Amino acid sequence: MSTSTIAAIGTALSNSGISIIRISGEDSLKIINKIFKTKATLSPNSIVFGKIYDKDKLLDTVLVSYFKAPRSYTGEDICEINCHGGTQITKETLELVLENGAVLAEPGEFSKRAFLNGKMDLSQAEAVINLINAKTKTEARVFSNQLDGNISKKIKKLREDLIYLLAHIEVSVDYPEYDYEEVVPEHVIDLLNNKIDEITNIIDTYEQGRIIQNGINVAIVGKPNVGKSSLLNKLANYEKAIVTDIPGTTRDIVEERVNIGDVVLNISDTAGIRDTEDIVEKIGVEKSLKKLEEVDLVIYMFSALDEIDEKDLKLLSRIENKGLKYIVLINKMDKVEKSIFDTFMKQLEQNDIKNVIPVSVINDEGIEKLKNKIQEIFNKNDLDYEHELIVTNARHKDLLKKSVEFLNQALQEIKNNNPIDIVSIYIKDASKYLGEIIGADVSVDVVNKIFEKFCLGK
Ligand SMILES: Nc1nc2c(ncn2[C@@H]2O[C@H](COP(=O)(O)OP(=O)(O)OP(=O)(O)O)[C@@H](O)[C@H]2O)c(=O)[nH]1
Ligand SMILES: [Mg+2]
Repeated sequence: MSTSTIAAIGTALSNSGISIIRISGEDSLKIINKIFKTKATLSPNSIVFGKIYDKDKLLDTVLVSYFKAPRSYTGEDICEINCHGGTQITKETLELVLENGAVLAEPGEFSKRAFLNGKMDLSQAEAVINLINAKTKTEARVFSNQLDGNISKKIKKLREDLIYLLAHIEVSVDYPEYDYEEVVPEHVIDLLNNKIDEITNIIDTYEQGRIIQNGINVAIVGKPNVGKSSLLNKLANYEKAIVTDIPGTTRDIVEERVNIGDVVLNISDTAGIRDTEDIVEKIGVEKSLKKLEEVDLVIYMFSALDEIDEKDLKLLSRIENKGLKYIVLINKMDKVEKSIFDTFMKQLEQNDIKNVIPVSVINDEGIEKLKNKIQEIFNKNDLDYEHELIVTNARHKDLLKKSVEFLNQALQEIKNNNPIDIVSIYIKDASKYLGEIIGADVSVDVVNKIFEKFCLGK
């Protein structure tokens, strides 16, 4: 297959120590030889010092490395020019490479070629872009493990087990006259149950994975004037939202991304919930109620100067009954005796409401407790990010779910005593969906969509 030789700047285009211009394809070395002069020999897997010339005009003194196909990132011949990291000189060097026969790479084209040439599978390629975009330590660890192939290995093993079972079934269907070990339905049922459990356990890590990658969506809700916007500002460390002592200050949802430890919170500060005739405020209140249902965590805030009423209890019970995660804060404790908190506690306990914390946002009291509580709630399942397989990608999760559906169908067929070759059709489908995770039998459209999200030069 003849493909063009591509080139792009592999580093960020800003003033820095060095910039790297990457060239991949069968003409890489030919292009380098036209523009690079060195006293050394540029042999495979080496890096040599020399000068880049545009005809007889000197552009820069550089280092050039050469990786010979197939032992390179893309599996093709690759040359990389390490030039000085100024934006002008970097652009000029790239232009020169393009004038001498390379075409500008599409975003993600180097990694796409690596996938198409079998240097990495699709789940590893997807990990590359996520590793580049990782913003927390946990995220980075999860994606370096995925890049190292922890998803690939698990999926390959699951597929092998299913393919072994299929082979076993097919032999006994096609050659019943031979004395092969007969397919025992109980054995197939056990194996299928086993695989369904294994895949379901992997799917269950997705919730944690989504939180690692996108953060925890949090809504601060409560009556007007209890201190919701003050809390947002405290957590964000700057005056993001307007705070006044006028009830009904916040009308629309105010959003802010905040890091606590290694956890990212996407906080929505909402309009105080109350009955109102004001049209704008009314829309705000409706938005607050809607937000409450969409988030991973609700912070329900009271002011210790107010009292709990039926409406609060009704909303809190709804949150509790729906199984939503929540924390209740009793704010403005600086204004009241401690016994007031006990009164709140008693009333909330009577209604089965848990996770209640006394705070004073103004005096910075109880805020550490709140942060610890959030971490405690979301680290409950104690996943070992450094080593365990965690699904972060919705595409992977959907394919895992599909494969479980088909394995369940297979299980049903065998339990209904239907012919074993029908069972095997469902197992084949399950195996096909697992394969798509690592890029086996995947369509060109899917591949293109995945690599479109990459940055230029990767
Ligand atoms: N004494 C005391 N006052 C506080 C505390 N937290 C906030 N306040 C004050 O309470 C008033 C309302 O604060 P906001 O943060 O605007 O309250 P809110 O819940 O966002 O109000 P709405 O946007 O109207 O729903 C302001 O005057 C704050 O300074 C606190 O811990 N103690
Ligand atoms: Mg507010």
